[in-house]
Amino acid sequence: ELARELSLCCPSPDKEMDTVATYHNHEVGSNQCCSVVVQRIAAPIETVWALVRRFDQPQTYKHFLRSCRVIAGDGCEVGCLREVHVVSGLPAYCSTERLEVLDEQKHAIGFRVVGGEHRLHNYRSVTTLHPSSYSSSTTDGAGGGGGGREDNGGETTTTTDSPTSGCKGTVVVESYVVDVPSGNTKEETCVFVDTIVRCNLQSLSKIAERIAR
Ligand code: A9S
Repeated sequence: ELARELSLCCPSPDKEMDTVATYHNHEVGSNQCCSVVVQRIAAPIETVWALVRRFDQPQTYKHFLRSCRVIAGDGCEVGCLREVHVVSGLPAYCSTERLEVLDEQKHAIGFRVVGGEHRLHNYRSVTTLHPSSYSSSTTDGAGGGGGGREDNGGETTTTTDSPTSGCKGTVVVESYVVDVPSGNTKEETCVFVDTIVRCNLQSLSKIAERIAR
C-alpha cells in the first residue's frame, strides 16, 4: 500500500522506499503494538520539514500539547530531552521525550518517551517526509485526503500525472511502537494513538498548506 503510494507520486520511489525501510522497521515486543499513519500534504517538503524538524517546538502543530520546554541539550541534536505539558481532557499530564533521530538529508525525525505522567509507556515514533507531486486540479484531494489507511478500496484520488509533473507536495509517513497499557487491548491502544497521530498530521497539513499558499 505504502509502496504503491510512494511509487505513484514520488520522483525517486526506490530512494524513498529505502528511507522507509531504514526508519520504519521497528522491533515490536509481545506486549506492544505498532502502526503507521500516512498523510499527503499539498506543500513542498522544505515547508513541511521546517515545521517537523523543530524538536523544541512540537506544539506548533501538535495541538494536544500546551507547552514544551527543552530540559537537556540545545533542542535540536540527538540525545536532547524535552518536557511537554498536555491540554486538559486527555488521560495524561506531561511527557518527557528524547530525540533519537534527526536526519536532515532524508528528512527523518524520531523520538522516544522516557518519562512523564501518562499511559503510553515506551512510546517511540519516527516521522519521514517524502517529496511527491500532485495535480493542481485536485489540490483538496492531495491535501486533505491524507490518512493513508483509509485510502484503499477502489481509491481514485491519486493523481494521474507522472511523478515529475504537477505541484510540489509531500507524503508524510509516521510509525510508532508503544506498550499496551494494562487493562487495554492492542486494538484499543492503536485506535487511541492513531487518532492522536492523525490529528497531528492533519494539523501539520493545514499549517504547511497555509504557509505554502
Ligand atoms: O506526540 C506525538 O507525536 C504522539 C503521541 C501519540 C503523543 C501522545 C502523548 O503526548 C499525549 C498526547 C499526551 C497522549 C503522550 C505521550 C501520552 C498520551 O496519553
